Formats: sequence, structure tokens, C-alpha cells
Amino acid sequence: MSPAVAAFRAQFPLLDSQVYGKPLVYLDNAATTQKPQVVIDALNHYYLTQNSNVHRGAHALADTATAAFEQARQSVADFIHASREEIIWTRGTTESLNIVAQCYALHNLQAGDEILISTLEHHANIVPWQQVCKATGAQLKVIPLLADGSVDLEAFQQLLSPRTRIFSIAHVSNSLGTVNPIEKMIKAARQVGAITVIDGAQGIPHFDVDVKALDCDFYAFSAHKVYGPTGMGVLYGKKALLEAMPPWQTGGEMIETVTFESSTWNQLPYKFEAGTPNIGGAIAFSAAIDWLAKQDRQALAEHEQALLAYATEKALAFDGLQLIGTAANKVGTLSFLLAGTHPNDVGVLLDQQGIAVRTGHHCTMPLMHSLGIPGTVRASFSPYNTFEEVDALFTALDKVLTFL
Ligand code: C6P
Repeated sequence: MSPAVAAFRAQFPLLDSQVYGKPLVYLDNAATTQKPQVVIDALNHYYLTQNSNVHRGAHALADTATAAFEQARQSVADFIHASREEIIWTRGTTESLNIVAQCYALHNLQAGDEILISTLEHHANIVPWQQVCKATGAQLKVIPLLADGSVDLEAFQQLLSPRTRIFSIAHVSNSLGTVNPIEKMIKAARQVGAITVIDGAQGIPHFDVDVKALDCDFYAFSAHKVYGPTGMGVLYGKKALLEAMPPWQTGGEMIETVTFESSTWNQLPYKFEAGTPNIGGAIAFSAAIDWLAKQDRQALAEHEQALLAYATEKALAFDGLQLIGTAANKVGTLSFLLAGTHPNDVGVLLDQQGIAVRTGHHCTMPLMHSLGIPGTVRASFSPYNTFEEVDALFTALDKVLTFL
């Protein structure tokens, strides 16, 4: 292990643990990443020294909590090059995408309009649009994939038309690891006048994202996939669009005035944040972001790519292993099948050897359908993983075959 990788890895206490008396080999990072000490400390520090409600207190502790909470928003805004009123706190990517569907699409689409997504989308970027289509009469169109698991860009161009009112796509596929050429696709979608939505759940952990340079209308992501806490996420939206949208939920915090007859809405971003927010979560998330920004992300990305190349080479040499997703541009995600075995059985037997992977459809059932498979075994790497852990995966797979 290089000193840089060792130093990065050393910050994650849970990686040192054991399962079933064996060292944990954590290869389920696309589901959620482990948390560095600095994030755990930030959460503790908040509850130990700052806990209070925000925006409504007339006391010192409430002021401290409010300042930390709003500073967290600024950190996230800076991280993706947005302004602070364009950062809406949510529970995660799923809620962020639902807000766009319910508060934008539902009010702006009608019969004859089209929503364009791709075959590799997570359910969170399919079902909210299906609901919009049901309610408005709009149609859901789906871009097919090429054999390597990349999006068919010719088909994309053909599917785009002035009827395309919304184009929504994953930055990175959670099941295959494919990195979509979103810059190019956003540009093309904007040319036909579509609103562009990026599901960034798997993009943010791997790339520096600049929403202004991308020029997307919305970018959704979760804290827990980028070393932050669960139950916390962000919807970035262009200010003019957010201003024009009705609120998501209603209640306290999101209002300006209330009478028994009617109410008026608070300014951005609070219009979309009804009720007491996840204050500790936001603060711990910004600790994750601030910490990540100080890491050598280039070196970490290179290490993850080296892990992927090493694992791919081993996979190609492994008898009976079929790689699912071989696009040229991928993050460190290795999805595969073993001949004559079910992915779930493989997962159970890997778990018994201390190897944590995800198996099944990965919340991408239509993708699995299109590939004609029940699911895959998915090993997803973070830069804290090591070559020794890749070796451990393949040694464990050898053993799995002796059981099945
Ligand atoms: N994918 C996985 O194991 P939430 O659950 O709201 O934080 O994120 C949903 C989501 C949306 N889009 C993509 C591309 C995702 O990968 C995910 C979460 C996890 O692949 C859990 S299903």
C-alpha cells in the first residue's frame, strides 16, 4: 500500500474491524462509504456542544447551531460552485429527484411532452418520472445502451426532440460503473429546450463537480456516498427555476406568513425545507466535504482506477466469470456473474469470508431486464481499498466455487 493510500485509509476506524473473525474487506462503497474520524467527530461535537434548533432561537446556543448549519450549506455550495440559496437540504438523492418531479415536472408538463432517461437509471430516477407521466399524460422515453454498458449516443440524439421537456440521467451508473458524458448530453438537451437533471449519487464521490460549468438545471446527491452521514442529501437547482416552483412539503420554517385563510412562502432555500432539519447531519456532511477537498483527489482517483484495472485483469482471467459493464470510462465498480451460480448465493459465501459486496438488481431492475440477467455481484471500490483486498476477493471467489 502506498503511503498516501495508507494515510487515507487510516482515517476510517471501521475498516479495521472483523466480521466472523475475519478482517473486514469492505467493497460495498457504491451503497454507502465508510465514515472518516473527522465526520464522526463533527457529529459528536455538534451534539456535545452545539445542539439546538436553528433559525428560531433567541439564545446563544441556537445562534451557534444556526451559524454552523448555514456555514455547512455554504461549504456544500462552494464544493459544487453554486450559490447558497441554490442548495436545498434533503434526505438524499431520492428525495431530491422527487422534489424536481413533483414541484417542477408535475406543474410544467402535459400530454405530448416527453421525459428522456436512460436504461441504466436507478429506480430513484425512473419511478418519480413515471408518476409524473401518469398524472400529466407525458411520455417516458428511454435511451438504450451499447453492449459495453455505455449509453447509445446516436440513439440519444435521435430521441431528443422539441417534445423533450426533461432530460434526466445518472452521472455514473451504480450497477455498471459507467461514467456518462453528461457535459455533452446536457448541451444537446439544452439545444432542444429541455430541463436537465443529473442524478449525481455516484458522481459526487468520484469527481469534482462544477454545476455552473456543467450548466445543468438540477443536480441531486446524497451525503452518505461521499463519506458523510446517512439521511442527508442535496438538491442543487438554478435559482430562477427554484423561485418559480411551489414548495415541496409545507409547515414550519418554509413559510413567510400564515393566516387561517392562506400562507406565503419563505425565500430560498428555506421554501423547500419544511420542519426542523437534520442539523447535525448537515454539519457532519460539510465536515466530510471540507475534509475531502483537502485530500489529493487526483491521487485518490488514480489509485481507484488502478484498483479497477487490477480487478478487471483478474476477473478476465477467472474461469466462468462474466463481467457486466465494460465501458471505457468507468469508476471503480466491478459487476459480474459466475457461471452456474446465483449472485445472492455468491454474496452470502463472500460475506462468510469477510468480503462485503452487494448482490441483486441494485435498484436497477429495468437495466437487469434489458441485460436478461437476475442481477449481479457488485464489488465497488473506494480509494481506501487496497490491492490486497482485491486479491482477497478473488481468493474468496475461488473458495465460493468449491461450495457451489
Ligand atoms: N444507490 C446502491 O447500492 P439514496 O438512497 O437516496 O441515497 O440514493 C439513491 C440513488 C440514486 N441514484 C443512484 C445512481 C444511486 O446509486 C442511488 C443509491 C445505492 O447502488 C443504494 S440503492
